[in-house]
Amino acid sequence: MADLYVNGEWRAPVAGGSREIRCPADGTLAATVSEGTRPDAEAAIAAARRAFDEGPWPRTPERERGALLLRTADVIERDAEVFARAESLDTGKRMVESEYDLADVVSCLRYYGGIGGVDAGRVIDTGRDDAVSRVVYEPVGVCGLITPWNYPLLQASWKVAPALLAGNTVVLKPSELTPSTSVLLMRALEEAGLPAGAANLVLGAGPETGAPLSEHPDVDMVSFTGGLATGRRVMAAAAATVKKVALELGGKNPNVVFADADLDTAVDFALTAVFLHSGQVCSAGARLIVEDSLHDRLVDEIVRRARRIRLGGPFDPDAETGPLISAQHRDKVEAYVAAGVAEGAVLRCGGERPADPALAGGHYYPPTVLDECRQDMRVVHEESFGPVLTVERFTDEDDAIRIANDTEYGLAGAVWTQDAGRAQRVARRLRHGTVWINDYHPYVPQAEWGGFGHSGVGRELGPSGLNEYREPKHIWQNIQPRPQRWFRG
Ligand code: TXE
Repeated sequence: MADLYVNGEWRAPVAGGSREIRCPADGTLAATVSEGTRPDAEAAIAAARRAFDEGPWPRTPERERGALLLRTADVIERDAEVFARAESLDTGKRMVESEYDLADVVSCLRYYGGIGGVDAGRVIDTGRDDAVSRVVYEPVGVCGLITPWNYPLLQASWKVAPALLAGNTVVLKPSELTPSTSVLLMRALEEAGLPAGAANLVLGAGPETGAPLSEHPDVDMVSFTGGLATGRRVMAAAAATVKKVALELGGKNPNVVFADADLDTAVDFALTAVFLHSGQVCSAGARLIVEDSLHDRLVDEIVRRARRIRLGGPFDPDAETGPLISAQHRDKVEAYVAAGVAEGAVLRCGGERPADPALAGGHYYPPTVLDECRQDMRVVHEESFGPVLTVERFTDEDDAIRIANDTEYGLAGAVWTQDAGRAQRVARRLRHGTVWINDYHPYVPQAEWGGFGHSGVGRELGPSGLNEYREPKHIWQNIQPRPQRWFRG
């Protein structure tokens, strides 16, 4: 087993460990991969450090770095089927969803590849004829990139592409639950011609192989996507060596529906908002906030349709959504639902593991709707990260905004109304990093992604995503140096 990629070589872990990856849909063996430990992470950091300090990558023109990302996108597109299969086996998600993710991975690489060399900084008018001055961008240095299990390759591409374009060297640490496509990504970068040490891969548990990326003095920046508790730990560890930190820590996202919204469309999108990938989406619309007068009709219809959503594995053509990532995660989701009911929520559908014997081998949990919820319930304000919709009512615009913003998170949200003025007013007042009007979930790599509040620090995607990985540097040159005689001496 030699899946660690360090200094341009495929290596076995120092301690020789391995890990079996089991498909969450049925428990079959998806892959057996290397299980690294701290010394492996340290070796990867050392390789990245050397490649940054001595290697060609930081000094390669940005346009060429971009061209390498474009070639990598071509390799991934060529092998899309292999990538999609590996992603589906690790995550349990349907093949069609993995294929959509792959298309998004390719567009992310092409977006950053395409802007390589476009922004050469800026020239400043010094107002003098004896000096010139400009601001250029420098890479931050060695970047530790830690990714989660819900969109393994997509999250990796959001970090790897801008980090490499900016001239950094990186160590990628994917979730131990879903490592396969990160291994394939390294192979694609290798095939595209990335110099040794510019991108390194360690696999293993978070405290063993992730923690060194936030602690080690040779790492200049850590970019993390995952849960709030781990994010706080990463940020605290990074403080000791004053690393740059970028965090995306999920959300508890409001989906606000006014009574004048088109009912059919609002129902349809409310289902996708929360039940896509069984709710394991950082921007999932898990809080339905509905105008009182529409409540009954909207919720009845959502419940009717939610009951019909068919669960199944990656290769089941009739499946509409898949399992949760692990038994442990399903226990957590179940506990949130139980807590909601104990606190007074009305269970309208779901809430019990499916009885179908065909699903018994997987970590399935059905689409669940909890009605008559209040903001003080745990299931309303904490991220369950499962297929669980909570419903709250509002009376007017101010009330809707108050409820929607009453969260420590602030990643995304939506507003549904046919009143164009109200749509814009509400969108401006929602304290969330992305707001959809009469839509849910679409994003483009050109626009920033990230959150207000505890949803994170910094942005991914878009030009700001690139800026996370580079430092502006002001270069001033006196072009007529001569004695200044400030002091007569
Ligand atoms: O995530 P962790 P978990 C949320 C969701 C979920 C919860 C916990 O609510 O139920 O997080 O999920 C690595 N130092 N999200 O436990 O621990 C770990 O190996 C450095 C939201 O799976 O955050 C993995 O690579 N790294 C989220 C990554 O951190 C450490 C997506 C994420 O794992 C580490 C996923 C440590 N001490 C879950 N400990 C989103 N924002 O979309 C673990 N890791």
